[in-house]
Amino acid sequence: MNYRDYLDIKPEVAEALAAGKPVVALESTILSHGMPYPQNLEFAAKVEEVVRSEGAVPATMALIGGRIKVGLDEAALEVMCKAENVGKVSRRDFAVYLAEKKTGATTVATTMMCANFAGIKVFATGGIGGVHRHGEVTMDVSADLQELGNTPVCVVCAGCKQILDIGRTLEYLETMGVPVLGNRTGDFPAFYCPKSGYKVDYAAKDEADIARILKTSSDLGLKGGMLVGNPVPEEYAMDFDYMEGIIQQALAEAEEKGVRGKEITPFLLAKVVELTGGDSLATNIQLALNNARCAAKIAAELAKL
Ligand code: PSU
Ligand code: MN
Repeated sequence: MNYRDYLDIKPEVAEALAAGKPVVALESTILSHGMPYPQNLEFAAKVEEVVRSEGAVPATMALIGGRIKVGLDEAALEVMCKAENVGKVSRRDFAVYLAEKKTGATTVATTMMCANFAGIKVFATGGIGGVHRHGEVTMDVSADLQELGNTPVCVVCAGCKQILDIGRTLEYLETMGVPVLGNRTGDFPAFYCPKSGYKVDYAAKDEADIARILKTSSDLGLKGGMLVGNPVPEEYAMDFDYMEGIIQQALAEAEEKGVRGKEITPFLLAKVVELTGGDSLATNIQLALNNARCAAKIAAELAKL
């Protein structure tokens, strides 16, 4: 047996892949552990609609009943959004969840794994995990970064949140040999804000430019992935210094409660939503939709090459 024996590819996705049509992978941790219910359910439908409107087929990933689900139907999306007994699956959890038939939401790392198993090259998310603040002491570095170094999938994100040490996150990506491109920008975005104060390696002109770079990387057989920073549209952006204050409060509360390990990212995400009175959720939804649009365009350009 091999990984194919665990794959359940939704017929619509399988047909698109067989025909060489554009497909975009989507993650489920953003649904189960990144947004509250029922806003996440509304978002789940909307993000698939955005991908379709660009002529691509969406494939949301999850681990359900011992199967790797590539593309979810409405009922499965509802399960992921209600998030009752739905774990957060990073690479180290992957085989455990499959063997034990546990229901798991895929992170950036495991969505990349699923995409790669299915032959999907482009994936849209909100923000990636990274090196946490004081990561040089705690060694809390998201498995997302290792995966980007090892798995050939292009991840479109709005950068990473200021909950992380953005500078060290970029250093780590460089060490892992991951190209960090900006979609029409030289700035690496900071999720809620279009600029983080750090630069990308290369400011790509447009989605066609990104698709050419992706194709070249694939032609060369380079084993790693690629990261595209796609800034939040200006009209939905939040103030960097305001967000810094919110994040300091969230971090202080996490410290006080002793939240660590895989719980810290979901804890901080929920805290930020609470402390901004829901404003950050609206921004989060808009930037993720914007990333889905960008990823669908890259997939469409890639399909032409
Ligand atoms: N950052 C966000 N939203 C998210 C996540 C991160 O702004 O939903 C999720 C993603 O699924 C990401 C994961 O892959 O958290 C990273 O978790 P950790 O830091 O435990 O690796
Ligand atoms: Mn971690």
